[in-house]
Amino acid sequence: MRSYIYSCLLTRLILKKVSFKCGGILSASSGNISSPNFPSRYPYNSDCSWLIVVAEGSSVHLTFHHFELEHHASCSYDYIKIYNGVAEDEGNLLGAFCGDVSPPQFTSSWNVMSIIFHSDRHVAYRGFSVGYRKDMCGGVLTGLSGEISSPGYPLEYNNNADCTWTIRVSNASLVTLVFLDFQLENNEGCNFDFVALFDGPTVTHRHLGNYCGADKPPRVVTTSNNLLVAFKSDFNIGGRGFKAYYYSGECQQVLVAVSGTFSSPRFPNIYPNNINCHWGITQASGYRVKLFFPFLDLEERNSLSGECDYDSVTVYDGDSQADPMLGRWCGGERPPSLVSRGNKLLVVLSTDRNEAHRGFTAAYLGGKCSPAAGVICYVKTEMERNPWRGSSTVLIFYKNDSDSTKKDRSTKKKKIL
Ligand SMILES: [Ca+2]
Ligand SMILES: [Ca+2]
Ligand SMILES: [Ca+2]
Repeated sequence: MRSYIYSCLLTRLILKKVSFKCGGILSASSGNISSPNFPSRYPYNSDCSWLIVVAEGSSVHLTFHHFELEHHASCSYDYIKIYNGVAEDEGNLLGAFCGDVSPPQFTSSWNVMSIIFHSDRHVAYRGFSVGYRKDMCGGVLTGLSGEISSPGYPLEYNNNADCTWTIRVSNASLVTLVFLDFQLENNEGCNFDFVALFDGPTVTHRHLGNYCGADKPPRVVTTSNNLLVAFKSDFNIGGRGFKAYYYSGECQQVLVAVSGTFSSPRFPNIYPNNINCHWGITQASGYRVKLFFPFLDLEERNSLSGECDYDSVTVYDGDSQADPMLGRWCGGERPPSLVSRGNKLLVVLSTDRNEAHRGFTAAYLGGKCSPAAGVICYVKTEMERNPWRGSSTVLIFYKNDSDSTKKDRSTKKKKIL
């Protein structure tokens, strides 16, 4: 064991010696980063790490000017990795890149971004050059979910604002945009201050509408993996502005089958930081939903508050977060199986800016209480029994009425057997 540790230390020392010195912390509002020796070939055995920190409340926007690294199918030889935050936290990883396909434009969802560069012992190319700038608004958003808001929100937005957000999710996925708050200067035609939505990456794509005043734009679902949101204000009169959430399909699902399973994004790999994902289960009227969590591994509870303040899974007894909460879990907790009162359940995964774990898996079944079909419903004792279609498993539903608990116990055995 000891000799193993020594040899590891020795290896690290040797690696350190031959490693090329590079990287650093950048805090100017714009700048450039390039691989060592650029535009000449980068050295072998390089490990560089750049941390970009701009003013709080703004974000970091990256644009690559040159990109030429050794190619490998899974980028195991030479690569750069881009992080939405610090590089030590894999939950922040936006992507790993190699070869000669330049990474797309990236915008962080907050004021910190990191880039790491690695080269191995063989084969080197010219490397990369990337420009960064601080963005007060707008950018290219590639997270599974995120928030956009007018500059300074909820304080009044500035005059002459001109912001453009391109929301880009993975190829097979669509973008859903939901406005939570909306208050702009109002005028007929919405050509003073407005939010314009386009069903694609540019303004030449289908225009979904211009919105102003206090009328929230409707919930939007794109027909492809891109959505463009533009916000403009004119020379006077402002408002509180707006706040909206977007979700990619991996992070927002509506489940209508009678049974199914789902899991946190990227499971069994770690989930991304800084996401807010929704799974809505909807059954036909009269049906109820039973939900199980076979696996749950999230960041632990806050030891000071004792609450799931960092990452959590929350289940709501309905289709919105305004409905009663059935529970909130984190860490390695095992939620009990849950039953809806109505025909809907909502599961929300919320993660903070650091420390990601593996996430969760969930399974659900819908069931109907139907006396005509021979399924007995004990409405008075708040208990139901339901043999499931296509399955010999018998699931029993209980309502959470505390005053009927005693009665349930006394009747449970008798009625079920
Ligand atoms: Ca190489
Ligand atoms: Ca205005
Ligand atoms: Ca976390």
